Amino acid sequence: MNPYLIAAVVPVLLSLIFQKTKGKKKRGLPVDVGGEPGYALRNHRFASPVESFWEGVTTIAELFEQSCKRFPDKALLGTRKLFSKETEKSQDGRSFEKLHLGKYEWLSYGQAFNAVGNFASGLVKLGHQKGERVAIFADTRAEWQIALQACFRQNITVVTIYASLGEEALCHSLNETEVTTVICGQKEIRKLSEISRRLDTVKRIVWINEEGISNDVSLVQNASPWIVNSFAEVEKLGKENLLEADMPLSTDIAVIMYTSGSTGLPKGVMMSHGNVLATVSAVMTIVPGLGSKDVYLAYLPLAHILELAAESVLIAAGGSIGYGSPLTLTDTSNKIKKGTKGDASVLAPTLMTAVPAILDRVRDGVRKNVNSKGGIAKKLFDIAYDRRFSAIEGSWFGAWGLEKLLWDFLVFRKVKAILGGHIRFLLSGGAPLSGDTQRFINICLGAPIGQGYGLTETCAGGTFSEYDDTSVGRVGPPLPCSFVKLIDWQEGGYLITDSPTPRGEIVIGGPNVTAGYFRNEEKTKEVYKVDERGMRWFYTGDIGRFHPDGCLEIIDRKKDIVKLQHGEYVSLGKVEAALIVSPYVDNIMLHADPFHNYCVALITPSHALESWAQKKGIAFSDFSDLCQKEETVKEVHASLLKAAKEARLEKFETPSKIILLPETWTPESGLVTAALKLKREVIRKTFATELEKLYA
Ligand SMILES: *[C@@H]1O[C@H](CO)[C@@H](O)[C@H](O)[C@H]1NC(C)=O
Ligand SMILES: *[C@@H]1O[C@H](CO)[C@@H](O)[C@H](O)[C@H]1NC(C)=O
Ligand SMILES: CC(=O)N[C@H]1CO[C@H](CO)[C@@H](O)[C@@H]1O
Repeated sequence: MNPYLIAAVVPVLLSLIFQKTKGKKKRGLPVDVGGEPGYALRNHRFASPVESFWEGVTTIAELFEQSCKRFPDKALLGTRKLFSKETEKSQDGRSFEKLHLGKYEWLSYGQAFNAVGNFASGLVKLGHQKGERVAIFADTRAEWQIALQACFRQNITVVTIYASLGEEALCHSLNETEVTTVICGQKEIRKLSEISRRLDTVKRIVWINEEGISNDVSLVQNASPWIVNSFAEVEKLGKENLLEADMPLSTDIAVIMYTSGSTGLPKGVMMSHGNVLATVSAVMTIVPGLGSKDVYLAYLPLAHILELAAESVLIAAGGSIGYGSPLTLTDTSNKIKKGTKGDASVLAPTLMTAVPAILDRVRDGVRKNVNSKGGIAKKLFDIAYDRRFSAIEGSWFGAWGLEKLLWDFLVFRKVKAILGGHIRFLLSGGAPLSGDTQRFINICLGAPIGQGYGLTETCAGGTFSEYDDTSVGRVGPPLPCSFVKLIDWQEGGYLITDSPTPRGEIVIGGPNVTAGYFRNEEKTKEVYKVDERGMRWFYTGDIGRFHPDGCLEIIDRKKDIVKLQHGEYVSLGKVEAALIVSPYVDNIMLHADPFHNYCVALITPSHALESWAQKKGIAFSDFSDLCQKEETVKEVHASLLKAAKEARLEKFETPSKIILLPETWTPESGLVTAALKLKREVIRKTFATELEKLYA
């Protein structure tokens, strides 16, 4: 037989077989559960929820000890050496801090175990009493993890607070939990000393020694009512006065995590060791080949359950964690000194977590770069992209085998290098990732993106997409530790009897579901329920639908649905997700209320508008000036209408009027949460006059 014929026919046959099995795999299976009637699924591989992956391990403290004994010489915590800190002036005279950072310096599991034991003993020696709580209020870094594990070994509950949280929220969470010891970074000390009079219960501050900062500490040391010690001092004190560990039980509360709610004061979610362990165990079963060869780049806030769970998983697997920050992530990041390397290039991680907003930025950066190069480079990129796209879609007319290697070498290698070149799995969570971005990153990095869905209240448990699932826009089947149930939401018109797929409010049950909100019985009762079989369920307020293969898709949010004057319902989140695909939109908040029969939108435009204006020959002095021009608003509005049409939105769902706001919304400005979700109430208040104008 003609070898060429075989070469041509075999791939086609293979792909036909591949197509046949693709999409047929059942990843979630129906399960009989108690509680409110609904449609419930479980993970296809586990009949009952997983509680611990390891024989005899029931707490995070035991899990840490187990890994330290198994991998004593393996690198665990890595921190970059700081060479220098410089201030650079930009053309418009603003100054920026730039860092020159060196290689990673590592603590092995054995060394980390000693540091944890020392610090734990030091805390107790300092006077921290049994039953009192410790708060950690600092950026993500190695000492954060050491302090956390130290507290666990002494059965101390840790209160976590976002470093970017406002003053009110900070006071509230420290006071409510009666924290006596606060572990913080040097820049957080000043924030604390400003509110010291309102912190009745705080007695001790432990500050984390940072290179290159020195000023504020002595100031606080003299002026505050607290006992102030450095991290290194506490470690030393502990080393000289070593104590036995006082290990917690699985049901003891490990962490009280304050979540920045979209309204009002933050609520403290109480997580037991068992809760966290269930999530960690479940994720262990999902990332393929997770092990001691893995290197993880840590830069998201550890006060967020996504990061806390991810680092716990890495420790459980014996991997290495290198610490970085969002502002030093890549070679072109804001704080990286020109000509020096970003965290990803130096670390070359194999695993990373990311929130969608960061992946959107990577995508836009790559697109912009490719477009600005133009010519052959752009053509090559487009061809490579299309070929890979077809391959992932399961078409035999796509780039496989040698051709894939060729395109990887010619085109994608450079994109991969942005994140260090070795990424094999990306985990995205915190908010829904757009299908477009997921596909783009997936193709360019050649690595699967696992999308998870979970909440602080379920200890990040919920669903997680499997590595061989190449579809987009879905968040996967239930995690092995969770049951996921849909229940009718009559008012919103989502029913489990809907065709072609059941739809409804998402309710999550299992050992991962947390005990509730700290000292907030009323709110706890509202959203947590225990069924007649003793299983806890959390009512998420999110609306989802199950695909036939058992994967969940988030389609709406109960709270974000507004009834217009004439009675039509507008789902703000759904419309925003449809309109944000416009190339001119960086962020968008749709506003609708029962007093009008149309909606309006506040938009922070992307800087793509500048190139559009230049092309059109429109003169403008700066971005803010450009945003005010009538032609600009028209152009952006037209692009929204186009996106609305493509998403088949109704006319009443499409904003009739828009306003462009030149400043980006960041967690620091308080307009979005640390996970970059819109804080609708705050945005509405901040831009009240703009909204009034839109309705004038
Ligand atoms: C751990 O601490 C909590 C709170 O102080 C306490 O209720 C619990 O009994 C302790 N656990 C053990 C095993 O001592
Ligand atoms: C601190 O919390 C206590 C209850 O734990 C409350 O009575 C008090 O008013 C709170 N103080 C502040 C400043 O919030
Ligand atoms: C704390 C908690 O919610 N525990 C529950 C975990 O799930 C099991 C069933 O798998 C229940 O029996 C526990 O009560």
